[in-house]
Amino acid sequence: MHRRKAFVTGVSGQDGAYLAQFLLNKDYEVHGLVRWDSCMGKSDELARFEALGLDISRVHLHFGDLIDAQNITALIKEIQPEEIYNLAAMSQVAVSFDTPASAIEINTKGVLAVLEAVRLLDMEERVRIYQASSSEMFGSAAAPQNEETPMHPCSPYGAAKLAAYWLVKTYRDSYGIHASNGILFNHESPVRGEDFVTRKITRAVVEIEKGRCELLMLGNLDSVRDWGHARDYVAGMWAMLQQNQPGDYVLATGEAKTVREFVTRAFSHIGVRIGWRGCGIDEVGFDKKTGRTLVQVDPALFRPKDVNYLLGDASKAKAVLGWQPECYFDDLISEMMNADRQEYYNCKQNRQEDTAAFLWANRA
Ligand code: GDR
Repeated sequence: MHRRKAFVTGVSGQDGAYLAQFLLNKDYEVHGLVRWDSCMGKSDELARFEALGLDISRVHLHFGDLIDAQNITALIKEIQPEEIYNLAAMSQVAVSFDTPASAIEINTKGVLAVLEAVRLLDMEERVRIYQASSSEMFGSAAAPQNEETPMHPCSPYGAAKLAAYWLVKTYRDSYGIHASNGILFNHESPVRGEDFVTRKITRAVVEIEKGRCELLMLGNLDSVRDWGHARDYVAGMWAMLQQNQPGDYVLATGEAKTVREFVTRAFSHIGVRIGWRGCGIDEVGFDKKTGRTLVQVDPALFRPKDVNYLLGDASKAKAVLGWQPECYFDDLISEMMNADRQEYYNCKQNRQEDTAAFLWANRA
């Protein structure tokens, strides 16, 4: 029986790992693009597969780079996928202010390489493309945001993603390519990178609980985001490519929460009730029982310009794709906190085993 083939760029990232798992469960042959440095040394990003219980040997890995158009064309020609999921990106919004040219290079020209490859290989009729667009494209637009909301990005990242979004629409309209934009609001999980605020918080709360860290330092506490679970969102990506017609879809939970609320909830998971006092850069979060300061603001963590209020309206995805999230704010934080506590425990076990091995090796 013919197994459908999917090619996933950025397969070593959070969404890539969840999507690979999702597609393998549907018996796809999954091919993934990885940069050579994604699986080297200690920061082995492919560890995400392991964390999700995914056997890495089931994914066909191809070393390459999205910004190398010839490389991408050659890979698509070799793999002959029916579905392409373009998830590879420079995904840290804050970093894009320091490296704006890289943001354009990867986040805009990357999807162009995929679209052009499909066109030049005459694969327009045979392949469907998913583009990882982002709620950051809405920027300062009034909430709630949906597919009809005018976009006003506030960062090089957002601008680069918006250009990519328009390239997808242009190739769809000009060449009839089945290419869809998933306009995804923030989506998190236990395998989220620690450079994003949610995982930074859950990790720090566990470290504070275990006495290995004194303070959690954050930037903009007032920022409002619509946080869902990556596991739910990859199902939405797939659903977009199963439609007869391509389209653009917002995926979101419809719940707006501040960074401050995320912190409060994460601490409550370990039984600490957080109070807040002061404002702006002088605001602190403290343990209501002991009075101890646990959270402070570091002005260095503010962005030159931030997107202050993102709240998605995913009615179209619900109506057309039948998609809706299963995991919301409280459950998301509980899952991330439980996983970080477990990981801390596992590391501690490893440390103890290392010590035991050291003592054994050096016994008198
Ligand atoms: P975001 O995610 O920029 O929304 O983009 P991030 O978690 O980095 O920031 C969310 C909000 O939290 C504020 N914040 C901090 N952020 C970080 N990273 N570190 C801090 O210490 C901190 N303190 C406060 C930020 O200012 C911001 O307002 C994510 C990425 O996954 C994108 O790639 C994706 O496109 C969008 O979500 C949807």
